[in-house]
Amino acid sequence: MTKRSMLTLAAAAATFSLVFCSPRARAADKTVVVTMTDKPPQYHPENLKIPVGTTVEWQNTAKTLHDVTTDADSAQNPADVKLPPGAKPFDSGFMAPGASYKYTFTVPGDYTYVCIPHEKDHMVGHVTVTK
Ligand SMILES: [Cu+2]
Repeated sequence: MTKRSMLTLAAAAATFSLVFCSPRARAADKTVVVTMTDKPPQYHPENLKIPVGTTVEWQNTAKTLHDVTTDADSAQNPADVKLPPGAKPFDSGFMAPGASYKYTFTVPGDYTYVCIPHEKDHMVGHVTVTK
């Protein structure tokens, strides 16, 4: 084997491991589902720990409107929501029964979101995004 073909092989192996073996690449196509219920108004699960790049899909499986927001301007109590530094707020808007909303977490850290119609009923969810 020539020195050149050895180098080509090494480069191909490095590309393969970068594309197929990095945790970020694997997390990128992963989706985690959180459902929303009425009695009591809750997210299931309430607490998630996911790698950066993961998409969360909230599904309103209940019979009334629900919502997902980290926007302090929309929350009744701005202290009920939390974002890591550098992350932008997201808001699903009101979700009718059967509706779903997806958000991909690209900034690591701790997130706390609320359902605006049920914030007073403590419909609160937490997401920890790891690097
Ligand atoms: Cu709700």
